[in-house]
Amino acid sequence: MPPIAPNLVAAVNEARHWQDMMAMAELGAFTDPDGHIGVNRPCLSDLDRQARRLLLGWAEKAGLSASVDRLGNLFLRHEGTDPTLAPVLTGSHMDSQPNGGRFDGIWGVIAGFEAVRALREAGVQTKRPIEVVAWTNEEGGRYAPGCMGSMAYAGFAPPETWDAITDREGIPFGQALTALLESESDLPRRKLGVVEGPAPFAYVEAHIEQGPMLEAREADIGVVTGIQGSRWFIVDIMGKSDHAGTTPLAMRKDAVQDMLRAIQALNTLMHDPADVLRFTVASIEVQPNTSNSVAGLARFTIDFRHPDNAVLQARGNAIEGVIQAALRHCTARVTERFHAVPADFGAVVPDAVEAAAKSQGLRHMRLPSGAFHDAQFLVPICPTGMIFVPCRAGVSHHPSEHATPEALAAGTRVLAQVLADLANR
Ligand code: HGY
Ligand code: MN
Ligand code: MN
Ligand code: MN
Repeated sequence: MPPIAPNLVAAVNEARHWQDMMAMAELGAFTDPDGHIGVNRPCLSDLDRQARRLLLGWAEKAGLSASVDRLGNLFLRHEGTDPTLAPVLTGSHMDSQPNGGRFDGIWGVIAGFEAVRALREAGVQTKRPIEVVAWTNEEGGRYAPGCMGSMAYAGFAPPETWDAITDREGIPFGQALTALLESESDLPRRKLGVVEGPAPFAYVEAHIEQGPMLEAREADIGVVTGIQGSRWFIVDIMGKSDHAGTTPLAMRKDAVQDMLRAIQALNTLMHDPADVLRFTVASIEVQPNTSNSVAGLARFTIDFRHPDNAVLQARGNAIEGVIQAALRHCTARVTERFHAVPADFGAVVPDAVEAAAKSQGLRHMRLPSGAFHDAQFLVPICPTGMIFVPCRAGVSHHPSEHATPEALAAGTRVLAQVLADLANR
């Protein structure tokens, strides 16, 4: 790890950084019944556009050049002394969960921006360009799957496959994306990642941990070693809607009753005494959704995660059969909507993160990520890693999600040093 450039760490401005974070948190802010301030900033929404415009204004003032690719991934570029070299990439996502917190995703983008600004203010020269990226639709809340921007950038999926996916209002992804790109027609358009251009030199993502480990172990910095695998399924149980008072049980095709049987059977499939496996059913829709009509349709989502790919594949591949076997009177359609294999960050970036934390005298520990991130899809195309900072009680995807100005500044100082290190390799 090269010595810390003089005053680089000091150039990270904690007050300015927190101010920027709070300005972003205004966009989609709401107060929940307990008084916590949350954020609801869906991807490709007006709020998302406002957040991007706010960032673009700051970036222009800081002397960074902006560009956008056809998936809406937004890039802010700090030129290197050799602009022909592959850039070091940093960033995260600006979209939030519907009942989200103020830090998930957006901090990684603002941390990248503050780190680059500090490098420029400290006069640190970098051979390689550095680009700060805001990936499109990481959460997958408005449109499933998640990580659309980073998946398309890394060549995992032809973006056209998602155009027809609609949100709850029936707006197709392709239409929402076109509207966003039209609103940013003043920005230069750039090629789509490795699909149409060269790979970046490395990728580093800063993110709140979204778990309790760092706080419990009183660590300032998480040196992330990898990310567990995730699979998403949408299950439609199709029965027949009928009168709740007149239809005998033997004649019913009750979609809710069969959904409950299917979920019970899945709980058995996913039972894990070691408590490593994560199986979640959290979104349920019923039609016609009235108390006195037997449900004709029940739709539920499955979010299934595991760090071991063999388990992720075996248990995930068994889901459809277990559901079909559990049904009494209905039929089922099971569609996989997201599949991210476990990612191992290897040595290059984690070692650089650890060296930077050490050289700044910060308490640090290595840990895997339970949450998925855009970084998962960069692993096959370049050295990749993440920097975690603690969040209060490990809570995330909830308005009470919180990180302190000091914690964020410490993470950004490590990021700045890692970027300076990698961009001079
Ligand atoms: O769901 C996740 O793991 C991420 O926070 N979107
Ligand atoms: Mn609350
Ligand atoms: Mn996130
Ligand atoms: Mn999230």
